Amino acid sequence: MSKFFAFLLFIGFSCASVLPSDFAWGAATAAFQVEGAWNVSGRGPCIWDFFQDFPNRIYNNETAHVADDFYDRYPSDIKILQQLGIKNFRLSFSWTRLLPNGLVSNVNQAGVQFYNNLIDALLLAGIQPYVTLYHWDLPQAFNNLTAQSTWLDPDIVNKFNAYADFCFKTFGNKVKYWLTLNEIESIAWGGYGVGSAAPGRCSPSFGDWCQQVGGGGNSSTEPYLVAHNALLAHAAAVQTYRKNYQKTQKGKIGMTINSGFNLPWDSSDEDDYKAVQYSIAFQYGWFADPQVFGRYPTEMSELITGNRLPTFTPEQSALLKGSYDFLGLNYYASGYVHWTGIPGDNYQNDGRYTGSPYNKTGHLIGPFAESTWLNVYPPGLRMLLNWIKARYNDPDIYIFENGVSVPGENDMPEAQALNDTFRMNYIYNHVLNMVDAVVNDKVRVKGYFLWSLLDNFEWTQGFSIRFGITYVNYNQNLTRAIKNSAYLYQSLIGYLGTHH
Ligand code: LGS
Repeated sequence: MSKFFAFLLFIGFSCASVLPSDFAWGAATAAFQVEGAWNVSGRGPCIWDFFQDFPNRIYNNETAHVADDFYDRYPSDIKILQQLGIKNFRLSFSWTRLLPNGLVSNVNQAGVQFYNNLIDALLLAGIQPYVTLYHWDLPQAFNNLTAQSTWLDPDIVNKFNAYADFCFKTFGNKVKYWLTLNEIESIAWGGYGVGSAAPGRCSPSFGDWCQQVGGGGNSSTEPYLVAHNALLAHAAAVQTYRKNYQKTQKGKIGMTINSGFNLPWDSSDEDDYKAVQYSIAFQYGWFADPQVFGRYPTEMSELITGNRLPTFTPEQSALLKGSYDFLGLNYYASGYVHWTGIPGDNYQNDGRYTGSPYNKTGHLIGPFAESTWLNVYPPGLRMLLNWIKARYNDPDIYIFENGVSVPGENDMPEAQALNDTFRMNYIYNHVLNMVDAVVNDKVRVKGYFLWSLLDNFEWTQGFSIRFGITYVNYNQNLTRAIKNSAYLYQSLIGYLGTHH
């Protein structure tokens, strides 16, 4: 080959950017899991403050009263982001730090000040804030009315919309990326199906505690009602943003949806391929189909018996349709699914499939993380991105969470935990699969956020499960130490994010 061609190749490789030039590399957090400062400066109680106080709801009866004390330590945590070259940061607003009883008639100025300070510090450091309006910390004031006044109450749509409007008005000149809701499935099924999350409602057969903690529940119907109201709340907030703010503030808005990808349990059984399709429609499709098509997935309306799956009125459907500037994805794990064909009576079995980390021949899909539900399967990310591209006509996609808990990490001495090769492998292989999806499959992925910047309060697992690329020492004044996975991420950003 002539030198000339070699030169051209060199230019081609060194100048072509692998990822879009505006690609966002980030790290994610959520208010309740990191902030602490639960009862200072006027913050009102949320449903997780209440829920975590019930005995044996949380590992070791731990609480997030202090958590990572991000409330006071955000300036040094921002320095970690800067040091690692992470230029995008996903945080959530605590609804009750801004509006202690949840209503806009009662604004907590100290809360407004806190988020203004945080956002200003991020911007000054050259870091773009991505703000989730709701990451599971509903005002306890609503729950105090009746347990049905939470996401089960159709009026939650107006309350959330007013809160969202307040946030756009107050912070929208600085915040350019909004996420309405984090993982509606987790809210609906965790909070109202199995009852493992606040407000802790479920049918008696799912656990006695629900009658005590959540004041009852019905796992067959409530998750679908809750998801329905949450979708309508999302649509209302997006409409408010578009009508009153987007033109002047020039930001973008969407939500983020958790989903794995699945493989057939028996690869020679056609029904198990059907189970694959249905299982993803039941997870990602439950929330993306309404945004894109204005209705629930046909897979769901086909299988869910009775009239348990609500329907949208023509007005609601019109409002939902197109209510996104991007689709968000939280991806962690995948599994095998097997078609049972047996009609179910709740979200767990309505899809008529069962899931397992093992296939028919006993093959494990991928290593277990510390979290029991998390089997590492990086190709699933690429497959899911392609599924989303195909089903939703090539949307812009952000991966808003991807991360892992390392087996045994919480029992290791700090020095050993910092050498988190398991997490390094996880990140490296997921990023490569994402890059393949972008470069080879032309999926429009616009950003990738690691869960999480910090070890933090992992809901029912308390502090026993660590997802951070930064170690937080809970026995020693919450000191931070950067893990090797963070340095790997730094070099991946440097290498893949370089544009000429
Ligand atoms: O910390 C949460 C991370 C960790 O794992 C974050 O707040 C959430 O947005 C997100 O849900 N996260 C997460 N997700 C996987 C949840 C799977 C739960 C499966 C439970 C089966 C019993």
